[in-house]
Amino acid sequence: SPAMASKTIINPADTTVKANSNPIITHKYTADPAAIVHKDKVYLYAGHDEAPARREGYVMNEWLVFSSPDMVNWTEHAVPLAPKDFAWSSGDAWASHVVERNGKFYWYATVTHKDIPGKAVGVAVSDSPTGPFKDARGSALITNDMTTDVDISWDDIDPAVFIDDDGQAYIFWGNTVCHYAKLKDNMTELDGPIKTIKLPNFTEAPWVHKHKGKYYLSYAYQFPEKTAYAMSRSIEGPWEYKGILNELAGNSNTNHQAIIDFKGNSYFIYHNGGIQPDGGSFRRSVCIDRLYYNKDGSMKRVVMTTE
Ligand code: FUB
Repeated sequence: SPAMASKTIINPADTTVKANSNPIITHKYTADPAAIVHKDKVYLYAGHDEAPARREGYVMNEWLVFSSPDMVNWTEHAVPLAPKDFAWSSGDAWASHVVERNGKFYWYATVTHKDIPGKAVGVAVSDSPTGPFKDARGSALITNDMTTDVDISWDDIDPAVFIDDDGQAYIFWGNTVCHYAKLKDNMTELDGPIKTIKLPNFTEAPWVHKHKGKYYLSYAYQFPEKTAYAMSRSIEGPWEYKGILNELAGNSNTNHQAIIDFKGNSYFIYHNGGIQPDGGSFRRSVCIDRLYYNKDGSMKRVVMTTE
């Protein structure tokens, strides 16, 4: 059957795993979630944490994609993208983000550049949310030498793309300093200058979304990382800091959030190091909890649930 074309998870008799509790994926370590809604399904993208137990340091050689019609039953699809699909990269499947535009799916992904020292952001494209994805440029979209305000090799990471109601696309990214730039309609070239947003204790992992006419920029705050957010009336700011959205999530020094609306509910998707006995900062697991807004548009602090 067509459903069997997808790779089986956990129970070989099914193509799906049921997840009524966190973490939602337990047969693999998954980190840095991004998600989109397409044709009544959620597509969840994550990096695959493959570091051996008790070993410090990221081992991330591919990204994964899961889909769900109901946020409970998750189907894992064949590996859609890996750093080796970017010929100019030497590896490291760090945080990424997928967006849909005009029937195509664009995947913005952090990897290590093999010639320009440091991390870089590439973009891959597919006709399907589950891939396969192909390098859309043949070169990096963002490289470590394009911003010089932070002297670390991983300051140009963690892309998040937002398409406003007027069709203009923006890419946000960064570690220590949050940057953004317009994207051209082709989604594969920056358009205009790279700008900076001042946010208290910005570490990394920006995510921009719009809800009832207001703009939200959430991000990883301090280190170890909580999630904080700011709000604005315009995508160009000014951004007003609104405080902590999610506290430290158990057993992981990083966090990385995605925020979506699906079938009438809002969801906060993140990771923790919650799988025992070996989960931790380099063996993380994607979790999902409900997100609620206050009447004034601010977001209520997330209540993290585990089994
Ligand atoms: O997973 C590798 C890096 O750790 C990501 O790019 C950051 O957001 C942090 O989660």
